[in-house]
Amino acid sequence: MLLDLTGKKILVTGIANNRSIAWGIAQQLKAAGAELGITYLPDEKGRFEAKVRELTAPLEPSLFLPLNVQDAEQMAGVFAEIKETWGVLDGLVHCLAFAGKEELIGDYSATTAEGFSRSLDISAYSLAPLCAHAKPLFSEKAGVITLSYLGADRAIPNYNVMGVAKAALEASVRYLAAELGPEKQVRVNAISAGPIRTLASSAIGGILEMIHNVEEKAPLRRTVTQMEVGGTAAFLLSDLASGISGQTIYVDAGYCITGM
Ligand code: IMJ
Repeated sequence: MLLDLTGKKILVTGIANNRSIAWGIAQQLKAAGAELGITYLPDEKGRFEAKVRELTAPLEPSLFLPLNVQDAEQMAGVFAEIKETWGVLDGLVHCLAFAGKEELIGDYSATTAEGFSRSLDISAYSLAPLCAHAKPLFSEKAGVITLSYLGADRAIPNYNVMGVAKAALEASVRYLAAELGPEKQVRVNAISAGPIRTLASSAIGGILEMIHNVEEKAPLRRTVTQMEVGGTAAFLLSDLASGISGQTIYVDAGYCITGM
């Protein structure tokens, strides 16, 4: 079986709690045999760190590191640790997004320059410097995964600046795929996940409405789970997907193909 990630060293970012899509991805990668490095968003009281450490302990990560992508020194530190501990990197999983709450409601035209910059910086730009740091460490046929959403392509109510960020992210995936493919066969892909109740979605007005809409209209008449997104991530990081790069793969129970 080619879907074997035994001994593959994969860094997973973006786990906040047991509803995180990154958590579903980490569990599937571990089940396929991967050796994990996990990053968490550091906060003053260390709450995230404690929570993510406890949650991920059963996956026995070989690396557990703080990473705020707006802190260049911290990002460099993560890759210095990877170099020292692993020497190589077989996979990078980017599940990071942020926009100010005020930007995720009402008119897109009300987006401030600062809000736009911060959202694009954290949610889209961050993938580029992560790949730049990972580039010298990537093994032959390594893989990069990021998470997107249909709001990159369609004007979804309240998604606003995040939709613009995801459009930039999907374009970044294509440019990074073009850059990283030639030398070491590194593949870069996005997974566009359907709506799931997570920390990143629970705070949002109209999310339940979106979920009900998917349950009524998606070909599978249901939403997807974090574990289903994780299964696709494991596939994309495996040799089974050796011919796929630069793509946005929809894991959305078929929702985006409907005309209903
Ligand atoms: C987010 C906003 C508006 C509509 C939305 C979403 N729909 C879905 C989401 C329909 C599914 C969730 N999503 C795909 C995201 O990418 C969420 C990103 C996000 C969420 C928050 C909430 C809390 C906060 N900042 C955020 N930044 C990004 O303060």
